[in-house]
Formats: sequence, C-alpha cells, structure tokens
Amino acid sequence: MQADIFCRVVDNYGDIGVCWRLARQLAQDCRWDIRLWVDDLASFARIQPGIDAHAARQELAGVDIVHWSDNPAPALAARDVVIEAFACDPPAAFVDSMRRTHPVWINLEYLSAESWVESCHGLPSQRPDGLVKHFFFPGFTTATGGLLREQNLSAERDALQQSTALQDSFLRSAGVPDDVLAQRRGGARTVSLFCYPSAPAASLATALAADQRPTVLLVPQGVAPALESACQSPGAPRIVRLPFMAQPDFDRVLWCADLNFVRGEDSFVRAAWAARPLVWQIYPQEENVHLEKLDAWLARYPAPESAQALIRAWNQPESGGAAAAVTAALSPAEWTAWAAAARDWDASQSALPGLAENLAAFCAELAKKR
Ligand code: TRH
Repeated sequence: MQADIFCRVVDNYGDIGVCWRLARQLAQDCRWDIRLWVDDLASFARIQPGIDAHAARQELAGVDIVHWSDNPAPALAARDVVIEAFACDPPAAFVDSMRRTHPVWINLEYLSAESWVESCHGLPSQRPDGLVKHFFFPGFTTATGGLLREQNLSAERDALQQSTALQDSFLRSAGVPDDVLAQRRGGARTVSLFCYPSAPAASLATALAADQRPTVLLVPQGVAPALESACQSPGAPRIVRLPFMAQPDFDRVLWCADLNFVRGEDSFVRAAWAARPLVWQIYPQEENVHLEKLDAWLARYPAPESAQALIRAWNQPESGGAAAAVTAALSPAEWTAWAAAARDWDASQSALPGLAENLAAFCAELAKKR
C-alpha cells in the first residue's frame, strides 16, 4: 500500500506524536510506503532528533516526510490510501487528485473511551463529489480501532524493567546524575511527570515530601516550571529535568518509573504499556466535557477507588484534594492493588489487535471494493 498521512499540529505534541508513531508502524511493521505531511516541522523536531525543521522533503525511519505548506501545497497526487489525522483537511489540489483516483480515505479520530465510539467506528461519510471518507476511532475494545502498540514492545520493556544495570545506563545517557541513580538503587521511588500547566504539581510535591519513601521526580524541561520552588523542604522529591527526547526514549523513561503522570493522548497510551500505575491528565475542553471522557475511561480502568480518586483530583485542581489523594493512593495496600491493576490493564489491552494492524486490514478490505 502507498499511503499519505496528513498531520496539522493544533497545539502541543500529541498530533504529531500520534501521526509519527502511526507512520513508523505502518512503514516498519506493515511494510507500507508512507508519505507523512506535517505543517509544523519545528514541533516535530522537538520529539524527533534528526528532523530538519526547514526541509521541504526529507526521509527518516523509512518515512517520506513532506513539509505541508499551504502556499502553495506540494504538488503531489493521491495514491492507494489517504489518512487525515483529526479531521485536518488535505489541501484542495490533493483532494482534486483524489477525485481522479478514488483512494481509500480515512479520518483518524481522537481517542475516547466513551461507548458511542463503537457505533461510529468504521462508518462511511458520502461526500457530494462522490468521494467517501471513513471514520476510524482508536479505542479500548474490539469494536474500535484499538491502540497504537509496536509488535516487540513487551519484550523490550520487560528487558529494561528487569535490569537495574540497563536502567542505570539508559537514565545516565538521558542526563540523570549518578547520585540520583544511587538513590533509586537504594529504594527511592521514581515518578515521571508530564502534565499541563493547570495540574496541581505543588500538591504532588507536598504529598511526596511527607511520604517516608524518598522520591526521584523525572520532569521534561519546561513542564511544571514552579516545581523546584515547591520542592525546598526536607524530604522533598529530588527533581531531575530531562531534555525532550525521541519517542522510544520517552517510552523508556515511563518504563523506568514506578508511577507515571501523563497527559493528552499519546503519552497516556504509552504509560499503559509501561504496565505501571498511571495518572492521566486529560486534554481540557470547554464546559468540562473532558471530565465525562475521563469518567468513561475510569469506568474501564481497573485501579482501586483510591487511585481513581487521585486521577479525578488531578484533573480538578480546584477541588484541592490532590495531596491527600496522592497520600491515600500510595499507602501500601492501595499501592499494591493499583500496581496489580496496571499490569492487568496492560495485559488486557495488549491482547487486543493494535491500531496500525487494524487500520491496515480495514484499508485493505476497502481497497478490494474500489
Ligand atoms: O502534548 P500533548 O498534550 O498533546 C495533546 C493531546 O494529544 C490532545 O489530545 C490533543 O488534542 C492536543 O495535543 C492537540 O500530549 P500527548 O498526546 O501525550 O503528546 C505528547 C507527545 O510527545 C507524545 O507522542 C510523546 C512525545 N514526547 C516525546 O517524544 N519526548 C518527550 O521527551 C516528551 C516529554 C514527549
């Protein structure tokens, strides 16, 4: 299959994060010939070293990357499959070429745990010009498109999680100082924190400072910038700022941590694959619509009530309940139950077919009918 994936970066890194993982998996695992159109190469370069933010065309990891500028759009014609991420509208000239060749056209939607997704997944939308677009929804059940997950993920993760030496060597290469590695070996808890500015990060710091077990807090540069001033007291977490790194290394950070605070869409899915407790900060929307989506996921996530209460408090900073919720969720019996739930969540979700595999099969079926 020859496919074009279209990605417009609305904000942050989730749009390009999802598209880049999908492009690599379709190219590497499914052997598709992929052209990835991206409008914001600077954001792309932040999560993928080697991307030239000024190149009109470049190749990386077997993917042909096209800078999607609008004036004028690159003069390329559609091939077998067109995947537009998050309803981003391919350029008009490209859609003209689609009217001539009638490729399979997919709109890849945002991830949601809500049940209506199952009835909309795979539906066609007939356009007045004769083209048909199909909606493809990621999700957590077999009636959806599934989640992005590489074929060799579990083996790589298990090898890292089972070896302190491998973790030390990886974390050292990521800039974690030797005395922090010694703290981890001495029993300190490792927490990673990737959140939006609204997250009650200072409350997290307060709760961790009060906990008997010391904590090492791994935080990307620029995230929760006030954290250092909240971590001055004795017993406060030791903060290590990490540079933005390539996705496979970001995954390794999640695998090394005992507890991951993640956000948005892609890091949330990756934290599930770490098979460790996770706290999700959902992308905030108008009128708190996102809280319904959060509840839909919590209804599926098998963590104990204390962990669910923490996740709710993390997403509602105005409730003021985050610090107490952290303390409750980390108490020994609750923590043990949460850790077991995280392993179950990974096992049950990874037993389902992955998104790239599902999407490839869905497109192949549609292509036969063309
Ligand atoms: O950056 P985000 O907040 O992205 C959001 C969400 O996707 C949201 O749903 C969407 O509407 C909005 O973007 C436009 O969080 P997310 O989804 O976790 O994306 C972050 C990406 O950055 C993810 O692919 C992981 C990657 N990343 C790295 O590769 N290296 C790093 O060092 C870090 C911190 C992140």
